[in-house]
Amino acid sequence: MHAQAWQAVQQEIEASRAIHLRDHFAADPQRAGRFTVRAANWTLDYSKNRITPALMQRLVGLAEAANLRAEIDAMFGGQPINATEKRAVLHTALRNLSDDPVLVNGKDIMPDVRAVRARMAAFCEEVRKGHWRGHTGKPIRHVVNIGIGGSDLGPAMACAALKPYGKHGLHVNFVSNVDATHLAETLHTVKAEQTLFVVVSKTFTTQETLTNALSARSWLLARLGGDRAAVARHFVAVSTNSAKVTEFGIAPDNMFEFWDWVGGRYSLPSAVGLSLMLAIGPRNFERMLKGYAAMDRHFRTAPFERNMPVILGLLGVLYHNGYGAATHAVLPYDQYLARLPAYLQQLDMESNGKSVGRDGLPVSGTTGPIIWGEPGTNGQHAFYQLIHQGTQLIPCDFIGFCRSQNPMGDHHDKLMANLIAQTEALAMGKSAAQCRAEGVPAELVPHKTFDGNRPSNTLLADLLDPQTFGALIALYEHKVFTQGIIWNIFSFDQWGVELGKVLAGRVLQELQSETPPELRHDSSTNALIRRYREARGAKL
Ligand code: G6Q
Repeated sequence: MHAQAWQAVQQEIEASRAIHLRDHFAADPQRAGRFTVRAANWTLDYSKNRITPALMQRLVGLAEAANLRAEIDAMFGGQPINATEKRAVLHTALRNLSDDPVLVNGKDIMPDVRAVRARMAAFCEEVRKGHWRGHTGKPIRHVVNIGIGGSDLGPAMACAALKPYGKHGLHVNFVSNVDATHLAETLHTVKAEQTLFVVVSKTFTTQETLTNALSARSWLLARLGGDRAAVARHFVAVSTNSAKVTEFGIAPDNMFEFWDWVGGRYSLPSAVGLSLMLAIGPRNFERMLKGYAAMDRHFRTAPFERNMPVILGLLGVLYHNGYGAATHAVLPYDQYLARLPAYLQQLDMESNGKSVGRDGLPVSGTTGPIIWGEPGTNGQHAFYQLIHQGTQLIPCDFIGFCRSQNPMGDHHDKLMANLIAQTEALAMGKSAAQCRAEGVPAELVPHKTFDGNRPSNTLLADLLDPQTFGALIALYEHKVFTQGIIWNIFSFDQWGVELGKVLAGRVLQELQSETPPELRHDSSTNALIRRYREARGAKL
């Protein structure tokens, strides 16, 4: 982090540390309005944070000192900002619905982006209308998306989020885990003749995805009389690696391309979203892209003090680095967003879980909070205790909608009353004096007191529709970007996942070896391998 700018932030933190959120609100009747911004159908009320106008100004100064504006331009402009992989970072081009070109090494990538999207749309319409037939001539009723990490979480989360827009009678499933249970349980629910497998892998070398895809292919062929021609009607691929896709047996006509400048965890608006497009249709997919684009425009053009992703990023830095908050909770008050915390976990933790700076030196402070959460109100009956009265500071994002996709009685009023009340309880708390005035017995007063002063953001939109959803995802993408720049780390690589993959390959050989393997690991690893082999009746 920029040392001087951060020092200025710290001074303001110290100047306001003793002020309780109760006092902030009492002192300034305009506080909510002062700390509210609107963008792309979303309203962010960030007034229930431990901030003052002066502190916000210092935080904006931190973003400026980190050259955030120039870095944003570099990303949108196709500079190779993913330096360790020597790649541009252009997920924003995927939702560029304007006629503006986007250049990578002097070449406009937009014609390719549009061409793939048009192919996706044509294919999805064929399937959705029942014109695309399975090997035995029946229409497709089940889609099984096979992918993992960035090739799974985005479309899986989005399909759940936009379920009300899904096509009736077309069931979309997601298989990611190499644990055969995932595939087996899914295959129990589908009919081979009417199932389309969408194999999604940027590299097409990922162990889990290829293992699942091979098993799915065997399963299909066993049920369709072993005719290999069936693969062409039941398997499509999404990848950057056409050679590997062909090697697997999927024809180039059945492959939807994306490019190395699309990071896995940022790839939902690319062909990786094919299963989502199958579910919600091309028009709704495009509405989602519009939402993404609206937030992109806002991020690119709004001054930092009114820039929603920048504000969220700066507040995160304030708590993580200024108050030592190790975690950040995301609490969507919408059952359709149940998978959002898991998705954001990858987006944020894989992007900013780095301890080496862009200069190759260890970073000076900490980076990357632990992201977690569950839909409200469920979490209230489980872990909120720790957020309200625990010893750790846990900043929270509350996400809610003014209208429900499923209006029923007064459910939605109750849901939203809970969201709003939680933010109030966290901020205001309940003093010992209040407890005593209510007649709480003296010995229980400390237990029933709430310190309050616990920060939260509230994100509110009208309805969880494709456009609002797209804007929400872009909001978090750009928040993560902002923080990566401030921490001076590379947010678009993920070398930390490599070592485990390499070691798993070696251990797999040792687990499967016909002859007793010569084990050269630490004593724990050796013992675990022997125990497994023994249990499986292998030679020791
Ligand atoms: C995402 C990561 C990672 C990746 C998976 C799947 O940013 O790189 O989660 O998406 O490992 O990789 P493939 O798409 O290459 O199978």
